[in-house]
Amino acid sequence: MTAQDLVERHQTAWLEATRAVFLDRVREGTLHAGDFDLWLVQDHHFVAAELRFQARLLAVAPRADQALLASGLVALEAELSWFESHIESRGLDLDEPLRPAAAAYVAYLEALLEDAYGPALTALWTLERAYLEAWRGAAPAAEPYREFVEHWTTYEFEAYVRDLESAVDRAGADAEAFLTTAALERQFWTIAG
Ligand code: MP5
Repeated sequence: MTAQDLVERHQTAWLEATRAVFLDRVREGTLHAGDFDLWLVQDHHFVAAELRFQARLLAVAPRADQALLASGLVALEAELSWFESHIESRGLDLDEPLRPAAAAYVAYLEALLEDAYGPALTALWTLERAYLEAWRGAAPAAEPYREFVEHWTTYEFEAYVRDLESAVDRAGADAEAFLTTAALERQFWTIAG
């Protein structure tokens, strides 16, 4: 089964992972700044955990996937710095603990590293594609969120997600990892808003 087959076979799970009230409010510009800030700090924590996850995934990746995962890792570290600069300029508290939906997601990524490469790679592709589609659905977004949505919907990000999809097809797409990751994405969008 290909990665694309998973999206087509599980349309409800996919729609729930990529649409949310939070995203509607970003698109309309009606989301309260405090809700966005809360979500931003939680997503920072997620990206920090994702960086560690991806580093460990790179360590067990087949030769053919090393360049892709290494370039993704460099981009993810830059993304973490980008989050930190926004969090600092908005005067937010980075010590804020993980909310349950974020903590469950991070725990799942850690658990996946005990499993085979295919499911972990499927989860990485799923979370990146879900994030891209979720933000595309909120584009172009009203102010003051436009700059954020532009940042999360670039052509480079789209190309990266496509390359991950080819890697998943080579490794074997894992339905369970796809569905669990989709459910965790859905929960993450309910953290705020
Ligand atoms: C991503 C994210 C993708 N930042 N947050 C969630 C809840 N899911 C997916 O992150 P990135 O930074 O594009 O790798």
